[in-house]
Amino acid sequence: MSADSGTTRPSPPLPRDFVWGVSTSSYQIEGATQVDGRGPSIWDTHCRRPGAIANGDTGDVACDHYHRYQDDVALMRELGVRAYRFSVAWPRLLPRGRGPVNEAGLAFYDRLIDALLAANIEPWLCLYHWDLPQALDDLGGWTNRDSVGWFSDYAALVAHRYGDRVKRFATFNEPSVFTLFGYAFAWNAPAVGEPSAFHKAIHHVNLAHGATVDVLRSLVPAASVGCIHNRQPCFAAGNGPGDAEAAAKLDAYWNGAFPDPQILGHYPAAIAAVMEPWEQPGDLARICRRVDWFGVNHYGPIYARADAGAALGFAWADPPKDVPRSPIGWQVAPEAFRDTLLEVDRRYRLPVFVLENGAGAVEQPDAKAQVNDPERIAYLAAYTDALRAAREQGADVRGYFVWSLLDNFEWGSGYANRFGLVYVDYPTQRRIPKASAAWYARLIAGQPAAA
Ligand code: IFM
Repeated sequence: MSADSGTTRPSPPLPRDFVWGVSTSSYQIEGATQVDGRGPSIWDTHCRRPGAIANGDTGDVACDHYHRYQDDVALMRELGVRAYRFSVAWPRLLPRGRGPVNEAGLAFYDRLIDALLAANIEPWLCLYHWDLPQALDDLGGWTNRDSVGWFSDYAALVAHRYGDRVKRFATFNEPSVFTLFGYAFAWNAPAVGEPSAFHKAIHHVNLAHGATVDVLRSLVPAASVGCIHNRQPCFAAGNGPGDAEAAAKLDAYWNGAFPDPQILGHYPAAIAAVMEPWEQPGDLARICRRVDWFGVNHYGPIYARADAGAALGFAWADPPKDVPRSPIGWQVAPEAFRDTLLEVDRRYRLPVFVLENGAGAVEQPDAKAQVNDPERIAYLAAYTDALRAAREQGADVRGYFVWSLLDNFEWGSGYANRFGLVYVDYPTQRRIPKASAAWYARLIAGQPAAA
């Protein structure tokens, strides 16, 4: 479909068991943050920090998915997706992160999972998409080594309750993002901004991953377990002294700090020394447990520049002015997606599932209450072409999930940036499938699922 996706002739059809899906996360869509016994999360706190979120937005109501999940499952059914990746809100099950269990919270995910199965949509359950219970952050959150036990106990609760119906489990979504942005840069919750806290958090999240893989395998027969990694090329923003080194450092933190120890059993060389003080004998063996697949989230390349004044010695930078960009300014580079899939396949030797890919925009319905989103369609077409090209070149890519089903709470941007296939009119909570939803449904329908 696009010349720069690397495809020069029609690609062979994808296999019948290729998984088409959509993804969301708890804090971004559920709302109902003070309903039925849910405890506060670090994002409830963060949203109340003056200036933290555009427009002072919060996830208090979001898409009200907690009450409207049946409508949202019906939307997925119309799309024809075979799978839905969602996350469980830890503070909904354990309001203080550990201790007393909240039955009403558990019951919500029972209802959601049952509705998905009734619609023939496979639930892909992610245990952590950033909404740490506030009570645990009060004890140091991921900087406290006890977080390993807190998390694996929570995972055991999830496994006991849903393991009869759910087989696909992700331990974490984008650990590189929530640790870097939350503990090093202080842009996201819990807004710490301290390198040693960042390094501790990386190591404890890795240990929590390893412990949880073991818990899931022991409690759920035929569990299929992985972790979802943000993965994109990191480039130097300029030619200044130290810029290339800055990009290499960002690459080590962003692309290597989690999958390398989890799958290859070591930290990337560029950060091995800073991780060492937090390691205890045997830790790397605890982290490196067998997983069944590699989850990739990919949007476009990212950039760094040297910054001697920054705690980590580098700063996040914008893409160059002359590259193609999405409506919210993110670089569009399908060839980088193709290369990323090939690189992940070769480095980690696991089946690959793309668990997030999509385009953000600032959009609204037209006079006929329709939302036309040609840029998103072009983006998705080019990126799914690039996926086919990667497969043709040998990458074992088995699924693709669009971020996101719905417009939702986009963290620091609040509700301004929309990533959904379905438009959400927040004041009325009306859902309007965009033109891209029809496009995606046609793409999936052209690829009949295995019987
Ligand atoms: O909305 C986020 C999601 O929570 C994590 N990955 C990137 C998406 C778009 O920014």
